[in-house]
Amino acid sequence: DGLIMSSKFRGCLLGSLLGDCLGAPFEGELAGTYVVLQKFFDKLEGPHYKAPLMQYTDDTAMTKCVAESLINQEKLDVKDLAKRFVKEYFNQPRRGYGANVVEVFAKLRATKCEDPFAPAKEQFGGSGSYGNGGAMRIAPIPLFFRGLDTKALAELARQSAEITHTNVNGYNGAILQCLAIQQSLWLNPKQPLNTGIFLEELLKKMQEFEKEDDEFMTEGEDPQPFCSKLRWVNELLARERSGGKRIKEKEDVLFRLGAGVSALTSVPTAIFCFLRAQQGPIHEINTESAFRRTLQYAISLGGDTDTIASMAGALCGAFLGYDGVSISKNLIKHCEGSEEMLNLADRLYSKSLPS
Ligand code: 8NA
Ligand code: MG
Ligand code: MG
Ligand code: MG
Repeated sequence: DGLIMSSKFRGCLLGSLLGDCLGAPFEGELAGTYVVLQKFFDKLEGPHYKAPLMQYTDDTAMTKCVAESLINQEKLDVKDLAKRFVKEYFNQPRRGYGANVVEVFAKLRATKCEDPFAPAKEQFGGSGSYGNGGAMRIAPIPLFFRGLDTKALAELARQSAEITHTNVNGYNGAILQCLAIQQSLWLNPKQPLNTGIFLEELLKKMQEFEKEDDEFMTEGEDPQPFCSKLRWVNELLARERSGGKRIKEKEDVLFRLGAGVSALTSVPTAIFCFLRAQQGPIHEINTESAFRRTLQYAISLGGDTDTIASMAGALCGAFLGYDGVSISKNLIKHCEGSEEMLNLADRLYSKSLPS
């Protein structure tokens, strides 16, 4: 059991890294053709291809900060985490950070992180960021705290997100990705994943965090936007299972779920990509590996490709584990920092509470 869990730590963090590195060159593009991506992945997987390293971006830079903070503090210490974000950003600012989150880093630095939550609250005229930055870096939290109950784990996810993302959709996106990873960790990778049950359980949990809170709600606004998205994820997967219209699948996913930089248009999309790739082969994605299929599909949606592929990869790796993911060693070798990420996964596992 310990062997499987340590393998799942590795799979999750490596999945997150690979999605980021491989998705980054396509960030901001329109939904791509499968053909271009098939060639891109084939080339990287091939034995003799000497490409430059694929660089990781802000997603991985911040995920590493979360892992290192947990390893050193052996708990969630938001002040320590904020300091690590700031140090990392000012050491390597050119990692493709979101346009507004960098203001938070500057204010945190100027105030020496005295109140680690204060600068983020001032963002966007006080409404806070609803970007996916809180969700994209969450993976080490559900790994380290895998044995906590839903409520306690979600509270930690929210705190870690609120250093930069205080909008309800910003931190709820982090909570959703966190709970989805925890669920994936506890599943047996040797049994086929029942995507309907997976979503039903996730939806039940999310409903607790999207309880009607109509204080700030304008008329006609959806009080449970993530739950509504999860219902669409389920509907789109059910359509596919029943042999529904394949040609339009990607268009439907983009229309119903989106592929943007907000948490609401990217976290449910990542969950969809993970589950869709488990459900079976995908039109024009030619690979034996469910892991590669997950990333290739996520990237083909365009938009925030690195972040959606990173989140989908984390979920897939948490489910299958490093030993099960059948990621080609060549693909891993082409991604910056893969050795370091595996090392972080092992240290995080050894410091984490037994469950
Ligand atoms: P963020 O907090 O700066 O948010 C990202 C963007 O979301 C902002 O720049 C705004 O455009 C928008 N936004 C968020 N909250 C609000 C609001 N309340 N009102 C209006 N607009 C809002 O940074 P983040 O850490 O959330 O961003 C993470 C993303 O940025 C990741 O995708 C990461 O890879 C990076 N990134 C993405 C792209 C892209 O084109 N997809 C490009 C460069 C960097
Ligand atoms: Mg990025
Ligand atoms: Mg250390
Ligand atoms: Mg991105």
